Amino acid sequence: MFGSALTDAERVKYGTDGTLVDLTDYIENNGFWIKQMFEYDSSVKPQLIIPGGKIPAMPDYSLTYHGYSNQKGWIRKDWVNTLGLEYPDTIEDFRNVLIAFRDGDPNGNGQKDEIPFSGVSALTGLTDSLSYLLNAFIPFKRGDFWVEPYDGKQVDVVYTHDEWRDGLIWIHDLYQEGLIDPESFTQDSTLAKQKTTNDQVGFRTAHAVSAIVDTQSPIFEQFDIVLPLTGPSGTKVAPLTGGSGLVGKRFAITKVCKNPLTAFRWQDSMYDEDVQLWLAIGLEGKEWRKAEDGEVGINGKPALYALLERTYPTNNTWSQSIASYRTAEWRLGEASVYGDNYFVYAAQETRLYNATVEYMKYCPYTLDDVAPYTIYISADISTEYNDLKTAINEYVEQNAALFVTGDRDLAEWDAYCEDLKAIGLEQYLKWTQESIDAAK
Ligand SMILES: [Ca+2]
Repeated sequence: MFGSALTDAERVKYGTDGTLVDLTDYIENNGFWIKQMFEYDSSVKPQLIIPGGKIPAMPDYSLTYHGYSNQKGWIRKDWVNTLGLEYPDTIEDFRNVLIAFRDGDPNGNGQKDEIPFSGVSALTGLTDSLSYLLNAFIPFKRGDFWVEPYDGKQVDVVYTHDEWRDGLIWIHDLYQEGLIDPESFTQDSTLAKQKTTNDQVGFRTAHAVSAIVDTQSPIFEQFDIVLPLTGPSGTKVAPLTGGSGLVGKRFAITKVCKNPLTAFRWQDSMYDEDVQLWLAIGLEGKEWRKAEDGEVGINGKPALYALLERTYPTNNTWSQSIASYRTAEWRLGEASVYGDNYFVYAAQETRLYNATVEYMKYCPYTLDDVAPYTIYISADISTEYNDLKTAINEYVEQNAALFVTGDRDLAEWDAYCEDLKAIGLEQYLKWTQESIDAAK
């Protein structure tokens, strides 16, 4: 199975009962490229081992520098210039910029049709509406919700803290002033992208510009990075959202496979760095070329390769659907793009790199300070645990949207916290902590 979307819970279940072959001995006796990966990043192998000691799946590895900080804000720089504004620093600046977008006709069509801020969902996905905004009140990694820093003793969630409530109060005020798209919690990414591409939206949050606006549109070049907002406590913090190259465990061999060693070697060969160019980008001379002398990579070192203009879709690549091995040096060995082309799509990786360098200046954490990204839950409680986690996260997401729109009054905050207790928040935290401790 390759390109599989098995969850950690499924890997534990099917790895434990033997449906998936234990790869420990294959890696030890027959692995070559995967051992180079383990040497490059010693955190990978421990994360592959499920409770009981087996390794049921091979990793997909990509040390994506811009993923270290992927809750980024993007603003229409032409609107800022047209209205004589500055990029927002504090939450109060942010509000004033959105008001100016609402009232100043920055798209110049004579109509008050601007949507100052828009997003997709409340707290789910890479273009969600609230993570970047709430981060000014209490920093957290989207999807995980663990309080940072994690002191190693007891994990805790951000969404029962007073700072979370205060953030929702602030966002509710923005909402009431007509600064936030009412469809921010219900629309899909396609509709949000259409509005953004249609010269209507002033501020979006996302890991990358290509996620919020059509890459072929002139509007693409108008979105510029804004740092994390300074919150009411006077601090500006970028949460750590990456730093682990392990993005998935996408290759597994089942017990009915007739030639498991051949299957293993096939996947192992995919971790050759030269193979990555073909695997992830495409054919030499078509999708990429070798770097020329003097070309500089995104990381400022001699470039390894340069991307060529291409029209999607291309059938020459697996893109990101297969278990790959992309180190930071490999990813940042892509030739950088500056000058007149700095804001075009081909320069996006360069821009994301530079934006992340700026964001990381405000990130006080390392992987040692945050709860583990991979938390294996033992097979006997995994179904119950995952049901609980899903119920809690859905409740938090729904209520965040309700509080912002005013459909639920924030005076009911205590009742909200009680509801979370009733759903089983304490049990969830207890099981999480026990699982982290058991893996130590
Ligand atoms: Ca207008």
